[in-house]
Formats: sequence, structure tokens, C-alpha cells
Amino acid sequence: MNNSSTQTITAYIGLGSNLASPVTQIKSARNAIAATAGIKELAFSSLYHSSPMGPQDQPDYVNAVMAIETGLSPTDLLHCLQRIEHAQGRIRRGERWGARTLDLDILVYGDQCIELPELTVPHSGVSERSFVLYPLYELAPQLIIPGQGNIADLIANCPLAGLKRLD
Ligand code: A4P
Ligand code: MG
Repeated sequence: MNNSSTQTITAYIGLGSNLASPVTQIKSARNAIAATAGIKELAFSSLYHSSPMGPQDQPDYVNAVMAIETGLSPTDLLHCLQRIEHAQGRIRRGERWGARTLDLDILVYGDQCIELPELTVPHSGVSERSFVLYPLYELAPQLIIPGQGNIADLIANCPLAGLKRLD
């Protein structure tokens, strides 16, 4: 059987960490994602330092965005990312937007809009979060976020809110 016709999609993954050496967590996650069967890394943004969105009694975050090419379905990709979160010590305590060693979100999956019980794509809040939009813009300044518009227009309406590029 010839697999050369397998469809691949360009997707964007948001990475965030604010516990247990966030920069190391993000770099380890990048390596783990790139080493996953069915995923090829296309590009990786700068690392950004950001103030916490949500509860303020938690450390600042390090955020980044990774562009990948993948033949995995959206749900298979989600489950791979959840395994990586788990392997890096992510514990879900049930607190919304609480501190975490690693958060991996599927921001965009090709031009698809997905509404499943366990998966919403584009990721909710993508167009209002500076720690998502600025690193995403670095990788894909022409991107159209399905259902939400052109990233350049979204950035124009999104203050930095304390976001700083590391190095
Ligand atoms: N889920 C649905 N859609 C997606 C998607 N596109 N990608 C579901 C990944 N997961 C998705 O996520 C809860 C459920 O969302 C999952 O079971 C999955 O099936 P979670 O990771 O368990 O919990 P969470 O991350 O606390 O919830 P939520 O609402 O996804 O939070 P966000 O939107 O990820 O925000 N502040 C700064 N500065 N930087 C950050 O990165 N991140 C958060 C979390 C809060 N504050 C932050 C940051
Ligand atoms: Mg999340």
C-alpha cells in the first residue's frame, strides 16, 4: 500500500508553563512534540514572559507557539499532547486556569473549526490573548484564524498586557 497520498495539515500548538523551571519545561515539550510519530516541526517562536491570566496568586508564565505539519487527526493530536503534559508532571487539580508545569493547546488545525466535547478549535480565547497572538504572529504573519479573522487585525486590537520576549 502506498501512503504517499496521506493528507497533512499545518497546525499551531500553544505552549505554556509557570512551574518547575518553565523554560526547561517548554524546551522539553518542544523536543517531545517533534519526536512524536506523525508530527514534523515546521517552526518554533521565541519564548515570551507573560503575566498570569486568571488567578493572580500564581507565578508568571513562559509561553511559546510551535508550527507543525501532521497527519494525525485533531483528537489523536490532542491525546498525544495530553500524554506529553502528563509525562512532564501536569497535575489537574480542577482549578480553572491554575498553575501548571505544562499546558499544550491546539490553537489552529488547518482551516478547520472543530466543536467536540473534548476539543474546540480554534482554541477558545485565541484572538484575545497576547501570549498566544504575538508568538503566533511571529511564525505566521499572514495567518487567517478560522472564524476569527486575519492575525494582523487581531493583534492590532490586542494590547501586549505585560508580554515580553525573552532574549
Ligand atoms: N480542550 C478543548 N479544546 C482544546 C484545545 N484546542 N487544545 C479541552 C487543548 N485542549 C482543549 O484543559 C481543559 C480541557 O480543554 C481538556 O481536557 C481538553 O479536552 P486543561 O489543560 O485540562 O485545563 P486548562 O488549561 O486549565 O483549561 P483551559 O480552559 O483550556 O485553559 P487555557 O485556555 O489553556 O488557559 N496565563 C498566561 N500568562 N499564560 C498561559 O499560558 N494559560 C492558562 C490556561 C491560564 N492563564 C495563563 C495561561
Ligand atoms: Mg489548556
